[in-house]
Amino acid sequence: MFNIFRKKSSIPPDGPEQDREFSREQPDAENTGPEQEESRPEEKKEFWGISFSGLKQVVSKTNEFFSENVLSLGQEKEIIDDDFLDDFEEKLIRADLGVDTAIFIAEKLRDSKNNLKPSEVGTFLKNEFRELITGAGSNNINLNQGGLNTFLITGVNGSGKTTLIGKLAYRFSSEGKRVLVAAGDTFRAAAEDQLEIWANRSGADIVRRDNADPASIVFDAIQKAKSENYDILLIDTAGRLHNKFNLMQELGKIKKIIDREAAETLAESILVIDATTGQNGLKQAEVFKEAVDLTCVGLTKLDGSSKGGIVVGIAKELGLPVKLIGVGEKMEDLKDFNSDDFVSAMFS
Ligand SMILES: Nc1nc2c(ncn2[C@@H]2O[C@H](COP(=O)(O)OP(=O)(O)O)[C@@H](O)[C@H]2O)c(=O)[nH]1
Ligand SMILES: [Mg+2]
Repeated sequence: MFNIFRKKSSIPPDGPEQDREFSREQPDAENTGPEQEESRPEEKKEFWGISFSGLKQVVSKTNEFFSENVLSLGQEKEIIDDDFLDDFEEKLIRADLGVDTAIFIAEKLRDSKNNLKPSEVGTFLKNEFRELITGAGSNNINLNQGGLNTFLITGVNGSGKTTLIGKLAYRFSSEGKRVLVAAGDTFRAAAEDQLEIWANRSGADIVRRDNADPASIVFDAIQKAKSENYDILLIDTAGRLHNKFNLMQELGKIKKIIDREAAETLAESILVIDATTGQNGLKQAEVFKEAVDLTCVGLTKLDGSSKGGIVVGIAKELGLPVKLIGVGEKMEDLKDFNSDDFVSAMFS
């Protein structure tokens, strides 16, 4: 009887304590569960990193595409001749590297074809990809430890901006930082509601004024973030307006406000690209490049995409490093990008 009582009484203190821990680590408690446990890689080094086996899983379709369509050439042919080079170039274009990038790499292979066997093309590609990706700059998110860090998020409609902001808010909140989000997409119906849901889940605060001028919302958010000592300000923007001119104008106004009011706090200007759009994503980037100064790319929906080769095109054609990858729709499905691991996972 006494033992039973002791056993029973030892449960409650642990229970709520665990729940508290859990909800602090995982603000989106409702969305967590066995399903998330499964998707979480076992040997990862840190929460926002991704294990090699996890990354391999994410890029498995890209990996499959390369081995079936590009690397297979090495097995089919005896020598690297003009036919081989034509096929090689065409397959790289089909792999969504971006046309210029595909041509550039094929030309490099042409230059070194006398020293290479077809079976060595995989190693050649791996080295080229690594060189191009690292050439675009560091893959680490820029963060100033003391003071405000502003992140401007742009990209076409549906690319995953709001989701990326929600995941970033969760990430920074769980690191103990105070996070404010600005609902700068007033064009799309319910965009502000969607952002508010993400903010609530992650414990971030929001500045929203539906139907107001996005630049004035950004202005208010900057003032609030500064006067109330927030660590992080995440600015959401519209990805589509009535026409390209309007979109450029709106983004230009937001950029002006940031330049005037918070230039020194701008940590990253992130272009969000949907990995499933492949080369179209590169074309869409031009508008945003013109309208705001971009510092890096957040590549979303990499899970399930066979177009992961776009990372190379982003580096070569946009000159931007990928710093974050979206690997699913849940809060923790935003990972740091590591170029070495990524290229290895694409080819192993
Ligand atoms: N599978 C997957 N879906 C994503 C990812 N990021 C965003 N999405 C989904 O893409 C859709 C559009 O995202 P949203 O953030 O609203 O795009 P926005 O219009 O740019 O703000 C939503 O259904 C998201 O759940 C990702 O990394 N993986
Ligand atoms: Mg949105």
